[in-house]
Amino acid sequence: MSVSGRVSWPPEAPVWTFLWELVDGDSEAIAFRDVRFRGKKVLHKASTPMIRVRYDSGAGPYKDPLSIGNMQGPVKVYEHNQGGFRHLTVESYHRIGRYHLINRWFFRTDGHILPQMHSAGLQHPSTHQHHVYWRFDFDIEGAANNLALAHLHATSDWGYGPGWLPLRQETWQVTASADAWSVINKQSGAGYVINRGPFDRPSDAFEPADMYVVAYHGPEDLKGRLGTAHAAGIFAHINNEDIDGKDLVFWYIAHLHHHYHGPEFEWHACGPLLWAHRL
Ligand SMILES: [Cu+2]
Repeated sequence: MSVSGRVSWPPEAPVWTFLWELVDGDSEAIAFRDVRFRGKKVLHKASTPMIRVRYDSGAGPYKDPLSIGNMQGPVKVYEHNQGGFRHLTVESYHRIGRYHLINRWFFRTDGHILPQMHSAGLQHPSTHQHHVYWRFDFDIEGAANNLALAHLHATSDWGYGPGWLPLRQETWQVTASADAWSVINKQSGAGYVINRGPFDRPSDAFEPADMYVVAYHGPEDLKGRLGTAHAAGIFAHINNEDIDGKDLVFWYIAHLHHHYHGPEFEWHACGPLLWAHRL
């Protein structure tokens, strides 16, 4: 089973065009395909293939897939205004055990993309950490000639502005070493700057990475088959392959620390900020 829709928005003068779909079997939550901003390709696909949860009590860990099977109601696509900007929102609402999850994506008229995972409810009365994995298969102005960069706490200039270090090989990083990342087209310099979201906490031993960047290989797109409750399995795709000027995939991981302080129903949000740059 699958649900899908084609978006061209705003209708009177479209800046965003893409296909969204949610496909059962190895579900990767809502997947956005062939995403174009002002006619320029920016993403081949963006999706959320995995959420892993670790409980301090020792229950679990769990791997929570977002699928049509646990979705409540249809995928909603609607416009709203916030902070003086028009957004197109695409979201789905899921129930897993006692958990409530909202997978919500904002597409702003100026090119910003804000994916957010909201969760509420308690599966076990215990402090726990959610790790949410977003997979961004960037194709900035096409698959070729893309480059990932990390913004280091440094003033050195490697040719892309102070502190911006080109990542020439597959790698993973934590926020302690870089406070932002970027994926650009090498020729035009256009692309996205990726910042950690305001609620995204530090990584831990259960998921040490804040990001991974790997070369694109079709067979490595495992969708919901990726990883287990115990390990994300993305390290297996990192083997020092050259990614300078290649087709690459950027993984962003949000760590949501949920402190148990008695029965409650509070919504918690996490997710990165993707800022359009020269697009
Ligand atoms: Cu929680």
